[in-house]
Amino acid sequence: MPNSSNATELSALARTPHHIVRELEAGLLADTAHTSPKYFYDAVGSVLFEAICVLPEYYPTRTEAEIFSSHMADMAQVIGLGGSLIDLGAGNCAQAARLFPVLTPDQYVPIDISVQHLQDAVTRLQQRFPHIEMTALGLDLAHDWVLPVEVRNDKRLFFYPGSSIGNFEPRQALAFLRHLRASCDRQGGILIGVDLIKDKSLLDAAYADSLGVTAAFNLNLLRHVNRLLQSDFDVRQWQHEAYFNPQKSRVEMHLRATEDLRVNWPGGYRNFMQGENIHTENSYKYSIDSFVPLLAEAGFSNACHWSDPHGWFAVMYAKAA
Ligand code: AVI
Repeated sequence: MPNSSNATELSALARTPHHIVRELEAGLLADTAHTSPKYFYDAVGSVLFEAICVLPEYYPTRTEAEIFSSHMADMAQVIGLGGSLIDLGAGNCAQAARLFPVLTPDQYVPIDISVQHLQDAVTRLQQRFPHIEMTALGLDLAHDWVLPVEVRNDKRLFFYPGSSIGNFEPRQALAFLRHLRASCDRQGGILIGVDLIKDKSLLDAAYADSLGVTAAFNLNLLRHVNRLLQSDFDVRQWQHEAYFNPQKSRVEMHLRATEDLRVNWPGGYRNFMQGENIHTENSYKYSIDSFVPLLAEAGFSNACHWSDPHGWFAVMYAKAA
């Protein structure tokens, strides 16, 4: 018979879907402990990520925005007007909204894991752009997903900004792009932000900023995991670590145990030795020459790109034809 505090723990755990509990346990018990980057984004993590995006060291967001501002008219010429703009991982929809006046989509389909967060943004946006049909969808893009019939089939443009493609392993990135290709006809296309390989010192600083916001973002994952798994991670026993790994062309984020410790959760535990890591994120960096073949392998063609004067970031467009 569980005592009352055990019963509370177990009922809280029962609210976490089974597959999430299993995935977290498997990752924490692996030889090299790891967690999926999706666990960064609880309420606090989402706010911290918004703060990261305006940090001076984190160049991707503002560089991508500059590319859109400088080349929007050219992009519209290549992409064409109208159709359905499908915003993958839309967040507050701000990025896509800047495309509306130029691309004039007939339909806007923002997708995010949290449909509630989306609904508020869409309600505000619908007032500004009443002539665009808007359909918000709550989907986890990391799992199998299909677009419902409400999404118009003619001229689907998948919009995937922010270099989120970099958080997939290359094999998964290819599978994801293939899935997009299979979800549109020959009129469709993809408009995607890709972070490019650059000087290690710039990459290291972007993921280990001087204010420690990225450190807080990384450490906050432990609190989120505690809620999902009823585990007892103590954030004070862990340290943020991030660096560019040039062999693998990716920035790696880890949490490093600062002392020998044990983490417990209902039905399991793991001992960590001082210096042992949990691998929390990879952020792959591409070159134009490595990303174009990936698009081609996925079934997209006629790729073109726009970049910033430093060549730090690229916005790429490719047709489904
Ligand atoms: C969401 N994603 C593209 C970010 C990135 O740069 O990989 C997440 C991030 N992690 C640390 N800082 C930002």
